[in-house]
Amino acid sequence: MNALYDALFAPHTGGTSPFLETDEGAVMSYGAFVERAAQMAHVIAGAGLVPGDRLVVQAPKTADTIALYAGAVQAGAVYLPLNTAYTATEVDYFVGDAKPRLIVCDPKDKDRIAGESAAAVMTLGPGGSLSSEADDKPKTFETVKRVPEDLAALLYTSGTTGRSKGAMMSHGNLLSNARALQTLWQITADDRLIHALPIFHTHGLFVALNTSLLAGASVRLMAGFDLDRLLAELPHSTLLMGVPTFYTRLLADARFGRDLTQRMRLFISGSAPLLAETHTAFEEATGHRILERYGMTETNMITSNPYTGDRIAGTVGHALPGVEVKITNPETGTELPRGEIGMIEVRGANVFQGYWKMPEKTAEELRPNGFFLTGDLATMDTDGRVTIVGRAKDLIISGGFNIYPKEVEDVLNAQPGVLESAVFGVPHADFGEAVIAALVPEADTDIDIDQLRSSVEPMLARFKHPRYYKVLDALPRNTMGKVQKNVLRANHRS
Ligand code: MCA
Ligand code: AMP
Repeated sequence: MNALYDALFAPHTGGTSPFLETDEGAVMSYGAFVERAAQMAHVIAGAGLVPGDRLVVQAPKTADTIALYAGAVQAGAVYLPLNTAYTATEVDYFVGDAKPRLIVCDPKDKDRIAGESAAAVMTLGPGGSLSSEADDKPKTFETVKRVPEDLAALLYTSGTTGRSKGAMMSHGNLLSNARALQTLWQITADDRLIHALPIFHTHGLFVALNTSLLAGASVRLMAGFDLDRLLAELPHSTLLMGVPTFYTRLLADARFGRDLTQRMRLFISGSAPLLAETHTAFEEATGHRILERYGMTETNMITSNPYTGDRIAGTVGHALPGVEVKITNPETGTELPRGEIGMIEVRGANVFQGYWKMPEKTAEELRPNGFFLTGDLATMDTDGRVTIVGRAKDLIISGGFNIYPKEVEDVLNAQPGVLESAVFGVPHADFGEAVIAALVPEADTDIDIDQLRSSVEPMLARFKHPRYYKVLDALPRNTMGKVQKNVLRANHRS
């Protein structure tokens, strides 16, 4: 058996129905996809990967990259996708920590990465070698055995410590969640999903693709978010999964409305809070109530609004079937009465296996009884419906991408002339939140912001860059000496 392969890919062997439709108009059938995955599995095994070895992938969003994911599953490798926006400094950290046996990257990065790591390096994307190498391989591959407890993926998620942690996802974690979501959202082979999310995070890779694969749905694969293309595809599609920015951008476009969304069956939002006003405006414009769900990299999806039943604006719905959710006192861990604000804790087959090579971090966030501490604050009503009210963790979510202030602060604090810094989020119309940095200079020093920008920006992915810098004499602190980010947020909202 290979838990994930047997459920997601094997049933499509020889299938003639369309799976991936690209921007160029190419359509890859399910059967052709399974064959391409086998060719990728041959390349992976040929590079010397044995079950459990990590495969790092920083590659554009193409049908071949998705076939590489499927090939990794079939070959028993652990798939480790990276945001294409990550800089060399960031990629080097992941490679150093995960110690992959194979790295697939953009041709322009090959020499640098090969110089940093003992791993084999192959390239995907324009001018890359991996696709042509795969062309020569057989179209079937003897699937490597993997039980549900074996790892299928390692997804890095930043942390409050500033150091990214690899969340170990097993075959069983991914499969149980895909099954729960496909059933709940009633995804079938009649669906056509508009896929405009990146494929290096849980949302675009697992939530969108694994559910489509289980159902045999067709997927309109957009290389990136493109509003014009999205508008053009709506009349021919049934399903959209997006971050709230997708919905605010659609609503802001004069061409968007009821006539384009007649055939659409379901709009799903997640990864960041969807404002109740966006939910309401969307219903007014289209007659559709967006279905909001909530999840985390470490846990896959945790709660969802119902498919049939009330989708209530500002709430994230009920625990998924097979998933236990409770609201606890963050200090004591005791479960709180319904209606009180506390920490969301979650347990189930969806919850990860721990952080890669970080047993202490795992122990801090995963209780011995199996409950995972999300760091999200919420209430639960008497019917079990969850409403997120805030975060106990210092995190900014911009356009669905997470930015951990500590990581940016560490980079800023290391700059000459900077005594200390505080990074925080303020409301942003397009991205939900925008990154702001407050800097305190060392005594008798002036900080040259332009110079500072040019030194820090090459180290951090573009979406983590502070959009605005404010130089202060001192950071606001409480009596315990803790920086009051709420005060900074209130003072610098505009
Ligand atoms: C792009 N930029 C951003 C972001 N995206 N800056 C801040 N936050 C962002 N999210 C930068 C670009 O580099 C560019 O920089 C400028 O902003 C404008 O880019 P634009 O063309 O408007 O961006 P885009 O290409 O249209 O992308 C916006 C986006 C994208 C479509 C919202 O960020 C996106 O796909 N977000 C989805 C993220 C996601 O999948 N999250 C799921 C994580 P310059 O100034 O140089 O021009 S998984 C997760 O969270 C859990 C498990 C869950 O529950 O799902
Ligand atoms: P990540 O670390 O990228 O997996 O991001 C997970 C975090 O995104 C969660 O802990 C939440 O803070 C946030 N999140 C995901 N979905 C939602 C949602 N529907 N509403 C509010 N926050 C969300």
